[in-house]
Amino acid sequence: MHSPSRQGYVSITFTGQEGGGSYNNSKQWRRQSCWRKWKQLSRLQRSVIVFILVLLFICGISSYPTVTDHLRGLTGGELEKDSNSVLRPVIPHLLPEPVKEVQPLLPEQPSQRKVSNKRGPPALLNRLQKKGNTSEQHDKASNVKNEEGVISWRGSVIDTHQATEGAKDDSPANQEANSTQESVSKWLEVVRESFRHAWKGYKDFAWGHDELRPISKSYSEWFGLGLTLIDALDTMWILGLKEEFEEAKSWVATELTFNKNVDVNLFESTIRILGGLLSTYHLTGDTLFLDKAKDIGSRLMPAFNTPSKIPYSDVNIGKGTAHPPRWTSDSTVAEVTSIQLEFRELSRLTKDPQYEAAVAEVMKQVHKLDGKLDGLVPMFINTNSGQFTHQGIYTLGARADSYYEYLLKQWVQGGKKEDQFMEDYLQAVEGVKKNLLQKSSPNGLTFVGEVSHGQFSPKMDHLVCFLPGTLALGAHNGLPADHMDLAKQLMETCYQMYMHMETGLSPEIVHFNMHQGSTRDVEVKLADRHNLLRPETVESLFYLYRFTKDHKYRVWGWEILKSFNKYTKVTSGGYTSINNVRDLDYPSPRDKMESFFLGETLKYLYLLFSNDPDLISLDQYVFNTEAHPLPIWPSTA
Ligand code: DMJ
Repeated sequence: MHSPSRQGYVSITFTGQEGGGSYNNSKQWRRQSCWRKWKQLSRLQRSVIVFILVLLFICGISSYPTVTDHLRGLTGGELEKDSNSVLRPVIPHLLPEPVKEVQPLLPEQPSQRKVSNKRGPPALLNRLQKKGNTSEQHDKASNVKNEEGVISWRGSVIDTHQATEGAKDDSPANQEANSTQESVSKWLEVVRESFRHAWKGYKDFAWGHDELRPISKSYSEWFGLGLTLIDALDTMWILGLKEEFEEAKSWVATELTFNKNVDVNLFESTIRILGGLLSTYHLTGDTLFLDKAKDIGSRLMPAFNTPSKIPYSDVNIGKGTAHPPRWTSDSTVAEVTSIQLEFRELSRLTKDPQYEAAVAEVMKQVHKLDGKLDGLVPMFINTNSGQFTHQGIYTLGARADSYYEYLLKQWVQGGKKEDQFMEDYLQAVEGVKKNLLQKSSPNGLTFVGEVSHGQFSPKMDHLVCFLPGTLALGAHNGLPADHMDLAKQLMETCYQMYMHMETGLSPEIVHFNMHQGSTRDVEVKLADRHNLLRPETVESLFYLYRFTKDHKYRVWGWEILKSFNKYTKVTSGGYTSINNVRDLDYPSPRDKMESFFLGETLKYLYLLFSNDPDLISLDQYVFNTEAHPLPIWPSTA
C-alpha cells in the first residue's frame, strides 16, 4: 500500500513538552499542535531554528551538482543504444593519418570523468580481501595496496591521483591531454557496451551453447560445452561486468559437465576452455574454476597416448579415447606446441607433474627435429613417427603461428630461466628476418610472407598480426631492441590491412605487391575477403601501447572498433563474421559470432583503452594464445 501523498510543510515535534490530553492523530490536530508549540518557544529558540534551517537549505543547494554527479556515477551512465548512428564511414587510405583528435562518440557523461575506486560488488571485494586464499597469485593481487591507489574488486590498483590530477592545470597542453583522456574513457565505455551487446545476443539465442548465430537468432555447436560462455568469463571479470559474470558463473556451477561423449579438438579446448577456466580461477580465486580446469585437463590427457608422444588432434572426453583426423595421422605443429602454458600451469596448481611432462616432451622433440628453415617450422607433424611432414612450406600464419608465440611465452611464464625456449625463439625471429620479411610497393610496408618449396610468396594471413605484440613482449623482457623496431613496422602494416579495405576491416589473407609501379600495396583474392572478428591486430596494439604509450595505437584500435560496430553488429544482439570486407553495401554476414570475439578481441580493446597498467600487468601475467592471462611463476630462488 502507498502512504498518502505528503504535504509541502515541515513538522517539528518536541517530545516531552506536551501538556496532557489524549493523542489525536488527525491532520488538523497535528497542525494546531505544532503551531502551539512554535509559539511557546522563546524568540531566541525560534531564531536558532530558523538559522539552522536556512543553513541546511544553503548547503543543500550548493552540494546539488556533486550529489547528482555521484548518483549518475552510481547508475553507470548508460550509453545510447545505437552507437552506429554517429559512426563515420571508413575511407580507405594508404598512409597513416596524422594522429588527430577523435571526436567523442557520445556526449560526455560526468560519471566518466572520474575513475571510481569502488568497482564491482562488495561481496567480491570482500572475498578478494580475505586472507588464506589458496591462490598465490590471487593473494598477491588482493594484497596490493599503496598510498596512491586503492584496490578494485579485481585486485588491480586504480591510481586516484591520475584520475583527478589534470583538472587543476588549464594550460593548452593539459587541456589537450584532458580531452584525449576523455575520448579514451568513452572508447573504454564503448567496448563495454559492445561486449554487452554481444552478450545479449548470446544470452537471448545461444545460452549454454558454443557459438551464437546472430542473424538466424540461433546457435551452433562445436564441442557442446558452452564455449563462448567459458571463453568470455575472464573478459567479464576484467571489464567489471559483475552481473553477467555471476550469471555465467552459476551456469558453470550448475550446468557445465565434461562427462560427455563428444570429440573435442585438443588445442582449441585447451586454449579456450582449460585456459579460460585457469585464468578465471586466478582472477577470482574461486576454486569452482580450478576444479573444472582439473576435470577438463585430465580428460584431455588421452590425446598424448600415441606412438611418438606427439598428441592426436582429437579426444573424446567422455570415453577417454583419442584419434587423429580421419584422413591423416598428422597433427598441426602450432596445435601441439601451443598447449604448453596451460598444462604447465595445471601441473603447478595441482602439484601433479603429468600434465607438464606430457607437453614438455612435445617441445623437447620439436626442438630436436630436422626440417626447420633457420628456426622456422613446417606445418605438420606425424603422430606415429614424430617427424615433420609436408615439408617445404614456412609461414607465420595458420598452422605454425602460435609455435613462435609459445616459445617466448613459456620462457616468460617460467621466469626466463628455460633458455632453450628463448634460444629457439631468437633463432626463429632471425629466420623470419632472413626468409620471410619483405617490403611492399609503392609504400614500403614491411610484411611477413611465406616460403613454399623455396619460392617466396607475398601472402600474409591476418593471423600473423600476433607477431608485433609478441616481438614487443620479447623486447620488453630484455630481448634485442631491434625486435621492437620490427614490431612497430609490422604493427603499421597490420593496421594498413584494415585501412586499405572499404569497410575498414581486414580480410583473412592479403597479398602484398612487390613490383615497381604498383599502385596499391595490398591485393585481396575473392576467397580471402572474409573477416571472422579476429583479435590479432588489436592484441598487438595492446602490447605496443603498453610498452610505448604512443597514443596512435589507441586511435588505431578505436578506428577498428568503430568498423566492427558499423559492419558486423547485429541489431537484435551479437556480432557476425562477414564474407566481404570490400563491399560497403553488403558485407554479407556469415551468421556466426566466434567465441574469441568475446574472449580476445573485446578484451584486448578494453585493455588497450584502460589507463591502468596494473589491470593484468605484463610483468605479472602472460596471456595464452586465446587471451587468457596466466600468472608468471614467482621466482623460487
Ligand atoms: C584464436 O582461437 C587464437 O588466437 C588462436 O591462436 C588463433 N585463432 C583464433 C583467433 O584468431
